[in-house]
Amino acid sequence: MKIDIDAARLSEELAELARFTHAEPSPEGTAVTRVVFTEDDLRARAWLRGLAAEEGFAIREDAVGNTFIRWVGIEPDLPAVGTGSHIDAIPHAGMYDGTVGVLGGLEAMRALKRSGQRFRRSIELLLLTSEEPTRFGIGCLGSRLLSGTLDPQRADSMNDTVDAESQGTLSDVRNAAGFTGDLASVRLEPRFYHAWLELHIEQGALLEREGLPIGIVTSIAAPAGYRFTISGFGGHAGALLMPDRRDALCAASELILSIERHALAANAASDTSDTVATVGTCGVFPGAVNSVPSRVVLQLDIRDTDPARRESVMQSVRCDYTEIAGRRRVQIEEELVNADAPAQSAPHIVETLDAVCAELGISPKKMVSRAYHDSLFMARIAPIAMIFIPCRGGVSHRPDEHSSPEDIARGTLVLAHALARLAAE
Ligand code: HGY
Ligand code: MN
Ligand code: MN
Ligand code: MN
Repeated sequence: MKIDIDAARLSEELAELARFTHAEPSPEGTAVTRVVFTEDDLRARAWLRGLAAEEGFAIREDAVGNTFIRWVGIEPDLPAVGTGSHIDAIPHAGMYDGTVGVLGGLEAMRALKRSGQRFRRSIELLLLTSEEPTRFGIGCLGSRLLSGTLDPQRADSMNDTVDAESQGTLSDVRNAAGFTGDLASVRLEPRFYHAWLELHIEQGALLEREGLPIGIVTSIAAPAGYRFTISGFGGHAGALLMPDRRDALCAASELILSIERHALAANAASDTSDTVATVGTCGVFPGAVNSVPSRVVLQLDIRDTDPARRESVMQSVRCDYTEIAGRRRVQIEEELVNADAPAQSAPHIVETLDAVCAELGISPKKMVSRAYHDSLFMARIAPIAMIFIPCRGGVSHRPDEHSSPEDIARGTLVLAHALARLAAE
């Protein structure tokens, strides 16, 4: 089947979407910040709905703002084939993470429509809400709720960490954004989709290093998130003498290095790089140069292809921080944010992608995704796989994140062919 991807239009639309941002221009390139439910996010969503409406696709939004753009098939009651990703971007990020899957998915649907083909199954593009953990502290909020892996009440009570003064929660923020339904209504039944595919930049350097244009994701590593609150005893930076101190930031520093040490030890023991751990935020209270820190809040992101190994690293860290807390006379509280299982791609969907790549003369690389994606949760309710395209230097979550128009168009073409095969089943 002849399918033509309009690469120029897709590039223009990605550039247009990148302009919905509240990041300052940066020397490294087009910095994008588009936090969920901010003005920029809502304007970007409206713009995308406009593009979909131009094509006559059916559009609906659920109570958390997941947006469903459906090209109805010949047999509309059959489970549809789903594809999609996210458009929210962490602060000072790039313009391709997530957006390639949303705009690439839209272009794949438009290209199939232009080919004159009609399919048994509907094809549905999803814009999934809040894939990034920026605002509510947990990633994949929309796909967790869709797949029933996050309790709606717990979700609605999650604090808005971006506009902290407002003391708002997800419920307040989503209602203010116009999404007022009951979160429990978001959940989709298993097998709602016949198949699910997500096109995404690799966010690593393997494809580029091996000179391969397409990756087929066979599994997605298991992410977990923890919040640590270290409480000491503050005081005057001049008058409080060293022996009398219970410095929360010094204790937090030892905890951070313990986390790094145990992640490195796990990799040495397994002779892999499959364990990764990052303390990405560190809130210091009161945060004055001449005041001994009395409280510190850390957020830990730890991932592994093997959840049991991830847990054993956490056990080692717990032993360490119990010793640190005793020696430094501070309190260290651990709060679990999420601890998710890994996801496996469905063999049939992987075979479909293999067949498409063979048809197009592309040699794909089978690979693990170490970044998490909405597909990690869509895998709970549908057979999934992901298509990766190279990104320059493996850079992502930075303004200099880049994928070439050719790679994006090629990934979109593979997606379009795979959607066509699956929608004809
Ligand atoms: O962090 C992640 O893996 C995703 O890109 N939010
Ligand atoms: Mn991301
Ligand atoms: Mn992403
Ligand atoms: Mn992701």
